[in-house]
Amino acid sequence: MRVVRFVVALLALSLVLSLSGRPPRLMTAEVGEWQLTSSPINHLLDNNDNFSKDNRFLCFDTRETVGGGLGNCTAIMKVDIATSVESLIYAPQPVIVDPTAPAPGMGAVSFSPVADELVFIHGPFVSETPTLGFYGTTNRRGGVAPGDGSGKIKFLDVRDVTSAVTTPGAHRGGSHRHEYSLDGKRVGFTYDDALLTPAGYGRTLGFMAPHPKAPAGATHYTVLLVPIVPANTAKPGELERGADDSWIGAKGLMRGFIGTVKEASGAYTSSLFVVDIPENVDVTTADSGTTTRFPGPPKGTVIRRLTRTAASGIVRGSHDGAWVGYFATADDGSRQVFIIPSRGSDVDPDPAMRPVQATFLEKGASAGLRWHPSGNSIAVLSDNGVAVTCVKPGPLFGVSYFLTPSGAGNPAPEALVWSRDGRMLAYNRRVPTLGAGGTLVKDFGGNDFRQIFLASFPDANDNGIADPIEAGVVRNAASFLAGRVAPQAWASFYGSNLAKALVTATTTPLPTSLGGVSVEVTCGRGTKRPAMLQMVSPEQVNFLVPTGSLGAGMVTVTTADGAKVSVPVQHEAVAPGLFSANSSGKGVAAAVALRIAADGKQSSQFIFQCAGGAGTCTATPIDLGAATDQVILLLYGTGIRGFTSAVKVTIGGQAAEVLGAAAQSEYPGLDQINVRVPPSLAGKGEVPIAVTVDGKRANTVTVNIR
Ligand SMILES: [Ca+2]
Repeated sequence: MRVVRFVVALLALSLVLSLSGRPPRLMTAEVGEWQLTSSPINHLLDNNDNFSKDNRFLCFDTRETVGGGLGNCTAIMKVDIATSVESLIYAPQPVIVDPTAPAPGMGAVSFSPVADELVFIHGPFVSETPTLGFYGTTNRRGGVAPGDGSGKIKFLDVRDVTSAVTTPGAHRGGSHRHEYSLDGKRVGFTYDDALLTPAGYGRTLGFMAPHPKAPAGATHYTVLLVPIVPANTAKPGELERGADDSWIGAKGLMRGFIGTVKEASGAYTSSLFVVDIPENVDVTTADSGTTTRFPGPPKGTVIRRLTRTAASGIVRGSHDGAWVGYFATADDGSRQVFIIPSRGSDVDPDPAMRPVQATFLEKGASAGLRWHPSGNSIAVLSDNGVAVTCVKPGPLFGVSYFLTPSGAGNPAPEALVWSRDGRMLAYNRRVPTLGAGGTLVKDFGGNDFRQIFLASFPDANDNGIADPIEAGVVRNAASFLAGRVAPQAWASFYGSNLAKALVTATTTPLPTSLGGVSVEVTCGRGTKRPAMLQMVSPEQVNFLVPTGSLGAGMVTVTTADGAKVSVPVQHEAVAPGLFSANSSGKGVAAAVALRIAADGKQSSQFIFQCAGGAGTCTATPIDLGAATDQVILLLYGTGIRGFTSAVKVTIGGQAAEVLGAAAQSEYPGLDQINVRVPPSLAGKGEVPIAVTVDGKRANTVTVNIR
């Protein structure tokens, strides 16, 4: 059959295509972490920039040690990474520890990237409480203390809630999550207004910079960046909230955030925005507000909306400012990291400017997104572990590697932060902690204390990509998902210096050695089996996963030079992938439409046409014909035949009757699904085909229905 020859050709063809944006999954390998702190206090990193500029210390706040929340945090501390010795940075006296009226309250501490000083939330001193009140989200400022523990304090911002017109450069609420730009010149912050929060105004964001006109008592001039309106009053396009913000790039010229915006439909969406702040912005043009007028941004700042769909944060920018990462829902319903050019938009006519899914983690990406300084990797929390994902365009894009133990049994990690040189990551886990008497002790909330853990980034060649990922990656040959394969399914090994040249097998049965290259697959029980080969090349080898492989195993390639390269792989009963016409794992399916007329007459057509070489295939719209006609789609894939319960298909969101799913008889490893196209799809144009095999989702391909 012609289509079989075409699909087989796709296996070899995938070699010449760009792999950027292909959806892979994860690798597993040996992992390691170590616990840095163990004292019976809380050590919160809290998604801040906790490494000192020389990477010698990590700073933390101690909230929930002696009382509840930030208001009852009484000490800012640091720990020496080499010695584990913890020391005090700042502990004001006196303090009021009280569930509802604490002072001063502190937390969320970051080291400066350029000086030995730290910034953190600071509420009113006890002596100030008669006039300023107690700690609260609308009653706090940015305190700065030197790293030597001398206990000195100065303030970035001042708070003015007493005059009707707010002092220029001051604010009238609470600043928090203070974040230095990487050059140390600007400090971003999230903001809650004291005067107008009761009138329905929510959270927004701003920044501070040193300025000759900084108000008395402050080192910096404070402005807000994102105008908001009170809850339930927005007109379409207006924002009611901005938060989960962070700098994009090193110089504080872009701040990404999640904005809650009113749509024309009347609904609200929380999606990704960036505010541009010119380098020469005149902060004195900002409106500091009055008792009845919310503050406004300085002239020259511009807010851009990057996504129309839902996004969440904390959003994070690459250090060079080129990319923004955020969390959103993937096709399979899981929460994953997406990245988008910082100048891009999901409605940009240029596909290169639109978002792409960056992680394909089986248990999703929960939180803690941070960029490696190189921009080639991101780190994120997943499945109670810490994963790093290559985001450099190319064959390794989207491949993840767990640096730490993960899975059920591990206390959930929190608050990832890279060291400034990108050589290690710090994070919190709550773990059992012993007190002075050797007995188990708990924090104020009755939970295990948060301790600081470290994991090193394995990158001996210093290119910002985890070395185990660079050894090679095994992908489903149809879907390109990485790391998961099924018996009797086609897979591709991507590496370097594998074969001397491209050689395609011409014998039947297929050989186990081709061009001097062989592949051995080790299954979970340790059994080693040779794999049949379809094609070898310097950077890619296509092989058939041997029958009987199950569990966590390995794929070992013996290269034409005699070197052995091993990559971990998870063998599963099914690992469904659908071939696409362009051999890219997406776009129009490599499928045939079979039409059966009422009189039994059959005709068939490809649902795609290819103008030229690789990557040029486009959809051929299919006609569903008369109401009495049936149209059956013949889909081709791999990793499907081992199903035990069900193959389910939806086309354009509508359930489609599966007439059969089985091994295709003409070519090893090739599976076929026959599915009836619902007549109600007539006229729908391009629609997605979603296939689920024993609950596992295949890559989404498309069909165009006239
Ligand atoms: Ca590397």
